[in-house]
Order: sequence, then C-alpha cells, then structure tokens
Amino acid sequence: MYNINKVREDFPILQREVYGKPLVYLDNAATTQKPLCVLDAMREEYLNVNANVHRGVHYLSQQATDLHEAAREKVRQFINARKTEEIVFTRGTTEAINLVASSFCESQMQPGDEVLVTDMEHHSNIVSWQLQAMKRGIVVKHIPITDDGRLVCCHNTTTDGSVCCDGIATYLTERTRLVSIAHVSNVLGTINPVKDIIREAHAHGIPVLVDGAQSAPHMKIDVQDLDCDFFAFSGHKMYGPTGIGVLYGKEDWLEKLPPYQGGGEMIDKVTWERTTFERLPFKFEAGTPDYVATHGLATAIDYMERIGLDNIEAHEQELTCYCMEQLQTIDGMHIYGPLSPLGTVPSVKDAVVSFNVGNIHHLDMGTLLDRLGIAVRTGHHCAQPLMDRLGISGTVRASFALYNTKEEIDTLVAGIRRVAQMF
Ligand code: 7TS
Repeated sequence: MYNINKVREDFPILQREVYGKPLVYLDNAATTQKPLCVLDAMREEYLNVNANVHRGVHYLSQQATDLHEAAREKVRQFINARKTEEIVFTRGTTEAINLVASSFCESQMQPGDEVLVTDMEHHSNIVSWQLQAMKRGIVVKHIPITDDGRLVCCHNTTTDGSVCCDGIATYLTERTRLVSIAHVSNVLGTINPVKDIIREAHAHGIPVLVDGAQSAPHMKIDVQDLDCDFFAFSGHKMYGPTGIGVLYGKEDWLEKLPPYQGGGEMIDKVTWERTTFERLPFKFEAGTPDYVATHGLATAIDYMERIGLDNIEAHEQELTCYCMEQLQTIDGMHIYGPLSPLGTVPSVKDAVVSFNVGNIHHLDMGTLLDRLGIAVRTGHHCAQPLMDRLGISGTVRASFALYNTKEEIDTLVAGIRRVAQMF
C-alpha cells in the first residue's frame, strides 16, 4: 500500500478550504484532481517545446511529435493494446462513443438494425445512438436492471462470489449489430461482467464497445484479455487533463470504419477528384490534436503506475466498503446499486456510492454538505433513463479517488447526520 499523506501532497488543491472548512473532495467520478507532475509536464511542454505535431521538419515540431507519439505508446501499454495503430486520441469518452456510433452505423448498419445498451448507461452511450436512430433509422434496445442495480442477465452470483452471465442472448436478435455497455456505472458503481458479456456476444458474431470512463481510473484494463472490440475512456477522470480521451479499437474494425471528421492530419492525398485517407490511427484524428494534453495524460498514467494499479484498486475498494458500512448506520438511508456481497472478490461495486436520505431532496443534501466543505454530486448524473427506472429524480453521489481517506468518509457521514437533523 502507499503513503496516503505523501500522495495527498502531490495534489495541492486538497489543502484548500471552502467556506472556512477543509475541502473534502468526493466528486471524482465527475473529474479527478491533477497531481503536480501532470501540471509540471504540461507547463514544461508549453514553455520549452511547443510546436504543432506531425507537420514541421523543425526541431521543436519533432520533439512535440515525439512526446505525442510516446503518449500513444504509453496508452497502448496501459490498456495492453496490440498496436499503437489501435489507439485513437479523442476529446474524451463522449467523442469516442460518438465516433463509433457515427462511423459504425454509417458503414455497418441498415435501418432496423439494433444496437444493444443497458438501463444504466451515461447519456453519452444513449444519445449518441439515438442521434443515429434519427438519422439512419437504427433501433436502440436496452437490457433492464434488477432493483439492486445489476444487469438482469448477469446478476447470478456463484458461491465463489464471481458473477456469471447467463442471459445476454435473450436480448440479442438477428438484427443486433453491436453491444455498447458501461464497464462501471457512474451512478451505481456496479461493475458489469463485461468479459462474460463480450464472450457471449462474440459467440453470436456481435462486436462490443465498452464504455470505460468509470473503470480505467480504478482497475487494470487489458483490452486483449477482455477481447472488446472498442474501449473508450477519458483522461480527466484519471488524474490527466480535460479535453483528452482515448478510443481503442481493434485494428480490423478501425480499418473497416470510415473517417469521423475531415480536415488536416487525417488525409493521405487530396485532389478535387478524389481524396484518400491517412493510415491508422490518423484517419480518425482530423485537425491539430491536443498534443500537450496527450503528454499530460501519459504523465498521469506514469503517476498511477508508480503508485500501482493494484494498490489504487485495493485502497478504493476499502474506501467503498467503509463508506457503505458507515452510511448504512444512518436512519432513512437508501443506497442505490449493489449492496451485497460487500468486499467479495471479484467485487461488484467500485468507488461510487449513490444515496438519498428519507425525504430530503438530493439537491438540499448536496447544498448543505457543500457548506460543510464536502463536495459531492447531486442530480441525475447524466443517466435520466436510470433515474426513471429507479423511480427517483436524482441521488447524492460520493465517488472516490486514490487520495481519499477514511477520515474524509467520517466527515461525510457526520455531515449527512447533521443535515438530516435539520429536516
Ligand atoms: N460514460 C460514463 C460511464 C461516464 O461516467 C461519463 C462521465 C462519460 C461516459 C462521459 O465522459 P466525458 O469525459 O466524455 O464527459 N460521467 C460524469 C459523471 O458521472 N459526472 O460528470 C461526468
């Protein structure tokens, strides 16, 4: 395990006070804070290297290009992709999913063909497909969830605690062309057994996109082991800068898909008669990339790897279990998502705890906790269909990162008790 006090020194913002109270930052599923090494690396690049990439013969441009392409290699290693050609830089998870939705539907789907998502998706994995439904007449279907926030087809827990997936076939039809599914729910923290789902979808010849926005920050990702066809994640949720994310795609699939946007960087040759496109991954990277952000992301990955992905996961699992235990001692507490078995291996819940207390509105709870220095998220968390399914308008959500402590959870729990007494 790592020295949490030392780690917290890497994030000066954690020393801030708000309303005269020490900041307790528990909104990490929205975005994480950035360590000094990431800020320093980006400042250093703007100070001493800055030049556009892939274009210039001059020294700075080559140096910037080297940093940018080294970042791609770092990402490749981080998720264990076969090749850097399979790593496409995007603005974030949202753009990565929109890219696949647009290019996959254009080239692989006919009106009436289906994409299968779930009831626990973030809007980015719903609306991207709905836009294609409007444009191209595809159909968006969704796998329901149980009352405790697991996919209905995957909620059987075996005696060794593992989750077996026995039912996704029920939702596949002869028109299903793609399954697109969150690895970890940003509201419920549910860890979906994506490896089993991918195996089963593949048995029916159907590719799978995994939305890894909430998993990549918390667990070791191995896209070859998962065997997913696409994997999307955002840099800013894993200690990197905003505005940068990644789409991993198997080379065969990326070769098959048409470009998403047109412009510089993505072409081979342009004439009025016929334009040809660059090789992978540049075909999908039109325009000047955020090359300083890619370097920042690579530095964030280095930082996480120095601490150790296993250590991060163990620490956050401990925080999640502790938070669940402590919250359940509060009268009127309702926690959404898997409640039990807590602490099973493999775990079914990760780093996100959503709740409501009695009839207290989530916005009131969040606003009053804020006055105590505690930053949580309230509302629908960009998952309105999930809120409808749960029959609520929103939740209070606490979400953890590698720098959070049990003491902060104690502060949260004391804060909730104090707020609850006011009602
Ligand atoms: N998918 C999931 C599961 C997410 O949690 C989010 C962001 C996204 C996609 C979109 O990521 P972006 O980086 O492109 O915006 N989730 C949240 C959240 O829970 N609170 O704020 C953003």
